[in-house]
Amino acid sequence: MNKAIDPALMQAAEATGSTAMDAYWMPFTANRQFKKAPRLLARSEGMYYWDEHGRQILDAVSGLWCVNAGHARPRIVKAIQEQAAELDFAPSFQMGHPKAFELADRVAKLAPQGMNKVFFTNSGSESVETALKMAIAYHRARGEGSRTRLIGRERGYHGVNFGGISVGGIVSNRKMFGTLLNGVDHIRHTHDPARNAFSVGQPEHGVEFADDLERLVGLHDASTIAAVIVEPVAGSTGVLIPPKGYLQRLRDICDKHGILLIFDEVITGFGRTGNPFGAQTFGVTPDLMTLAKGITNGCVPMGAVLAKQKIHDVFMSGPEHLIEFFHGYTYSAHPLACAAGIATLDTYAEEGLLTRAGELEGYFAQAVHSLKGEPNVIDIRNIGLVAGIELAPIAGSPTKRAFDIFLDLYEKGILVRTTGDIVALSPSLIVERAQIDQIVDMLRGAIRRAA
Ligand code: PXG
Ligand code: PLP
Repeated sequence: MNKAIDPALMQAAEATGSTAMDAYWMPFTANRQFKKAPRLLARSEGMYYWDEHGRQILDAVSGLWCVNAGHARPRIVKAIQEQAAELDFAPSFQMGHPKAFELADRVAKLAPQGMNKVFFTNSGSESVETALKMAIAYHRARGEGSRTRLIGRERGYHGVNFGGISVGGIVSNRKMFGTLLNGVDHIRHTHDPARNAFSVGQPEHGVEFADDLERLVGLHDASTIAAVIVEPVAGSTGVLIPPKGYLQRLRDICDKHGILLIFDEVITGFGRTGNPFGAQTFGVTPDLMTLAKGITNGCVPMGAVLAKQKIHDVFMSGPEHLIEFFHGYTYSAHPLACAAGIATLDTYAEEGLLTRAGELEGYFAQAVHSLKGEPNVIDIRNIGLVAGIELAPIAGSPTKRAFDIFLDLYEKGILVRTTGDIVALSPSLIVERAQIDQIVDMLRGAIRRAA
């Protein structure tokens, strides 16, 4: 029987006058609200969680967009257990272990052609910092040290570290934290509900939003710009799908001006859009790609940056005994993460999961777009196995309608994510059609109750 809080801990907490939940300052959480009515998960398997009372919850968001093969997959569990017993830790600097090389090779084989160098990190946020530093150092190493400027996009999410929030475009993640990195600018976002509301898949209108990059080149001059970073599909801000032709145009403008293009594929990576990576779904190859989440099926923290050979090679020019890139983390390529990563890629391959979102896309699209016409639904966006359902905010209380729906659905046994007044669905790639129906039916009920 799973108990939420150990009674001994409860007693100790009472003795010190604190409560058992006091110490943990929770990330991206309404802490006071949560602690009054905690939502504690105790167990997971396949498409489901069970809470501390044994209640089953259908996971419609792959944990936090990461458990792409579903929960507690035996092959991955076993790999982690065995690895912990065999080699718990190996220093990552000037040392290695075989599984790090094996996983890098496996990831590179899934990637778009030419993206064959893999640098490991421990999260999406660290991957972003790594990619931004690589971009600036790359230009310097090839003799264009004036290219230091980084360009992000409005509404972009690139994790929470200083580089990531600087190029990011989510106001609440930025406004409390001072002046951020200097030398950063942003192109406009691609959301255009007047023309594109309720688009199924990629919107028709908005290729020209990419031209905003030309505006920034005009303002700053290309010789000062190192890189542009965008999510192929903006996830965290509420699932914004790139308009047709948009990413290709960004690519073309970057090529014209010698600017590196970074795709942040922390969410779109590992099958979310119907191919291993969004780059393949949209037919556009970046220079650097940031990954995390699905690389280990969320089981052990891990991230990675994929780089084109030509970027890597620029670093490999000095004397051979010198470190080429002064960057890395204690836990880069951690043995447990590498073991989990290899077992995860085996699971994806065995079950054809990295293309399954493509097979289910039509069914999923039809299901989520059936919510059109429900009260307050003002837009529905989808691609692969990800969707955003946008609701009209309650006057004077933005975000409340979606948050109420989140709480209502959790009560009823469905876990979704909300951001602003948008409900995001991102089920594991093992989801069955009947489960898609169940998620959408339950969401329909919650939307009606929140009207
Ligand atoms: N880039 C992108 C595109 C992401 O989506 C990160 C970087 C940062 O990854 P880490 O591992 O440092 O969290 C992310 C993470 C949500 C949500 O529901 C989205 C993320 C994380 C948690 C919640 O919007 N994206
Ligand atoms: N802070 C201190 C004092 C450290 O010694 C280190 C690493 O050695 C770090 C931060 C960075 O930690 P990590 O390598 O886990 O990112």
